[in-house]
Amino acid sequence: MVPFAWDDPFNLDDQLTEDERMIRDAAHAFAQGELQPRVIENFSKEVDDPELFPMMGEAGLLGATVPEEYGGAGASYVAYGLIAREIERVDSGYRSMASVQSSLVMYPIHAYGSEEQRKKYLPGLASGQLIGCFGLTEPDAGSDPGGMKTTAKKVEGGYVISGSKTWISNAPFADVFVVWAKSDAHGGGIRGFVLEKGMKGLSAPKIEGKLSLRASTTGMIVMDEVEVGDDALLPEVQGLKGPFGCLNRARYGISWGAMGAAEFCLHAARQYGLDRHQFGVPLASKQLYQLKLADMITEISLGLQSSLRVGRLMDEGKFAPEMISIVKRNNVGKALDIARKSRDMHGGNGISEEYQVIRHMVNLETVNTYEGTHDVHALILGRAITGIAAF
Ligand code: TGC
Ligand code: FAD
Repeated sequence: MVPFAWDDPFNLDDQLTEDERMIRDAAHAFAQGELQPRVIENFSKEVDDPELFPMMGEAGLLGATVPEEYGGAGASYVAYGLIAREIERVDSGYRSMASVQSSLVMYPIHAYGSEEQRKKYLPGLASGQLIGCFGLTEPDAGSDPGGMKTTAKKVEGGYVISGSKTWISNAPFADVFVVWAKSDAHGGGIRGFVLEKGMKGLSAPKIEGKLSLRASTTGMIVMDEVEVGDDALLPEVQGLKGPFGCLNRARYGISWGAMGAAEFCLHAARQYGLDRHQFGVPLASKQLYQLKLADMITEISLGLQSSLRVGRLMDEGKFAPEMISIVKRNNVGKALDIARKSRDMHGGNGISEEYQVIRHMVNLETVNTYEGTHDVHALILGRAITGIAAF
């Protein structure tokens, strides 16, 4: 028998490699040292923070799974998940900034791009000198990206791209735009293109007034006949499996990240219950309070263990996207429940920015919606179980 560690119930630490532990510890130090001191004000004032990208790049947190020759760390998917967990322990919006850059911009350029595209973009994206965004969602095509209206019209030497994307993380300050469009040269099939800031007809207005994920900047991508060369096309993928291949990675990272946010809320509720006295005793001495802590620790342990398993399978090339739907859907849903519970356990203080749990709670509402809503992942699983698509 070993002593029970309430903050690592299944000894996750022991299941990591030495490299993974080092990467996790570096991510933890960065998140606590650089992100935590700024998050309350940045969330409150909805501050744009593009200078975080070079800082994250220097800390080795961008494109961890991309090979070293392109500026990445050549690390495992488990290491990537551990980074997401540490960043989201501070704020889901900061994890969004990093996971869009790593999974939705660097991954497709590496997996689907030409050698020239890899060399041109990946080192700058890894260092954070370049900021990337990923345009799939449109005003009339959210859960159903196959219904997109953005088009790429073939012209001599290139394409003319027209359409608009909405709810795009990082877009207002992005340098590199990975955009998905229906291409007439490919029978109306979906193709990926890499656009650059400053192209004529390309703009990225900010979406103001979000009440969730306020530390992350979100915008639109408006493309008014943007002319690009043939070299802007991502040559190695066609169809929706292109963007979905990126989403697999980002959704997997979110499954870890959400557990980081949940862990913050558990730790905060535990400490609050030990410190706060009512009826002459600590709140933590009450059975109802302990029941909530027990429920939280149970869901976090199971969630982390599941993400670790999926990560190991990804590293072995043996994963199915439905596995990722299970962990994205479950872990975010459970994290949202945990954040709400923690908010409640803090009483009136729970609604104050100082205690931070309500920020996690409202952020997780977004995380439950983006990268496939909670219900869309249920339908992905329902299709796999029954063979019937119910979208
Ligand atoms: P469907 O017929 O299922 O599939 C079309 C083609 O795609 C392939 N495919 C996949 N490939 C790889 N990975 C996956 N997960 C895949 N899922 C499907 C499939 O095999 C097929 O290939 P082929 O070669 O036969 O053509 O497509 P559908 O149109 O019926 O899709 C249904 C549904 C609901 C599963 C899908 O549309 C969906 O997942 N909707 C949710 C949309 C979404 O997640 N959007 C996210 C936008 S990005 C974002 O939110 C970033 S947030 C910022 C942050 O991450 O922090
Ligand atoms: P809808 O698809 O309109 O869904 C509305 C409701 O209907 C949901 O409850 C949904 O579950 C339900 N629903 C939809 N279809 C069905 C069905 N068939 N059966 C039953 N119920 C259904 N997108 C990007 O491309 N890039 C980004 O960087 C990005 N960042 C984002 C950042 C933020 C802060 C937010 C909020 C969103 C971001 N998104 C991004 C968009 C995100 O992926 C979409 O919001 C999400 O996919 C849902 O699409 P929608 O908002 O159009 O909702």
